[in-house]
Amino acid sequence: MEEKPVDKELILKELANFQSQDCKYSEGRILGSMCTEAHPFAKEVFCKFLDSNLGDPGLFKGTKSIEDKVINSIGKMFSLDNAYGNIVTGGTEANIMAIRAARNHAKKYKNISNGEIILPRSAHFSFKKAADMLNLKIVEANLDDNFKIDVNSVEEKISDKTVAIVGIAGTTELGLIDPIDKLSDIALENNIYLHVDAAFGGFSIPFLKRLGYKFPDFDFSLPGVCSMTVDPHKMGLAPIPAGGIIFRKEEYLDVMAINSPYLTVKKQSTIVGTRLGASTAATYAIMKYFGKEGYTKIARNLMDNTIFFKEELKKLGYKLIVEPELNLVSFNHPDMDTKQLANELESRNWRVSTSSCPVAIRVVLMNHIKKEHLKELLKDLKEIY
Ligand code: 0PR
Repeated sequence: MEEKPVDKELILKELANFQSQDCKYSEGRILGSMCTEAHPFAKEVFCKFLDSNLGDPGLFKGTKSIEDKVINSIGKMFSLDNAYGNIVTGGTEANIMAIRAARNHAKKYKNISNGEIILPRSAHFSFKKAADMLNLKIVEANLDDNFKIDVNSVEEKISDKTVAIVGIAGTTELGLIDPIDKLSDIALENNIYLHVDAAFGGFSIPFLKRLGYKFPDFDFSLPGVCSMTVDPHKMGLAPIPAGGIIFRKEEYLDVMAINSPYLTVKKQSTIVGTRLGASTAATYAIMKYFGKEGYTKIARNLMDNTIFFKEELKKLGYKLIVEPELNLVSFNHPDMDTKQLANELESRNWRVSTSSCPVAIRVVLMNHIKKEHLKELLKDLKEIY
């Protein structure tokens, strides 16, 4: 730190210089991000709540009421009338909370220690962090030929140490939805906690359903589902950091509550203590502002772009890994190595993401990728071909 205060203008100039090195969503070149530019109204609301601290809700009663309302309204999107949970920093924290609830619940009611969690190979790496922190063993369930969790493999891997099963509604690498309905049956039969990671798909699947897209049930309408991760800062267009964790019952929060004697509220279940209320207020505002109608329009537009892009790719001769279920297209060149294709695209100034299982180029069709960007991308892909 400098000894003497520095002039504001100088500081801003220096920061602008750093910021100019960042990629901008608006240029339409970021192909592999599940985040996008937040809506200006959400940003405006965010700035108004920068001092609010949901870690001490007795001091910020108003902002706490906003969190309760937003959790309730996300719960209703997923067929749950009385939802419990929090707006947290993102999908990672939401998944860690879910697994912590499952572990503590199994410890309390089934006396399981050194537990195991069963999840598909396609699960996000946040579960590895959760398992590491919570001292749990990951038991990987196989994928079927369509890269979805193989439910027979899940059944085979259940043991008396299993504390949770995880299914994904919108996988990170391929955007696929696991057969959550079947996982729910298995979870109920075996009395095991089921968590659904809909961090990515949560803000699109319900709206695509309204448009007539057919998906098997994946939410709290299935009695086996205990919790869901749904991220406003992905398809919800809320500013980062906004992840959502929704629990079916309050007892899942209670089993991880820690005493917080000198705070206005005597128990805390979140991982984070001092926590920003701004993203919660911004999420509330943007959900009201769009409404179901607004999100349905966005979902339709993104799926239109997805279909346009995958059809044009096929015409050019590229190979799709799977038919997309959500707004994510994954593909390869029939002969060229994925790494080489990625390099070719990078050299043409595209910010590319490569998936690992299977190895492929993945394009997440977020709001910042417009038709004109896709046309430019296809022009380059034609040239590379
Ligand atoms: N669950 C799923 C299904 C996810 O796809 C992700 C993140 C998470 C959980 C974790 O969410 P947070 O990153 O909010 O903690 N999926 C993207 C990924 O890891 C996140 C991302 C976003 C990556 C923007 C890059 C990027 O530019 O690929």
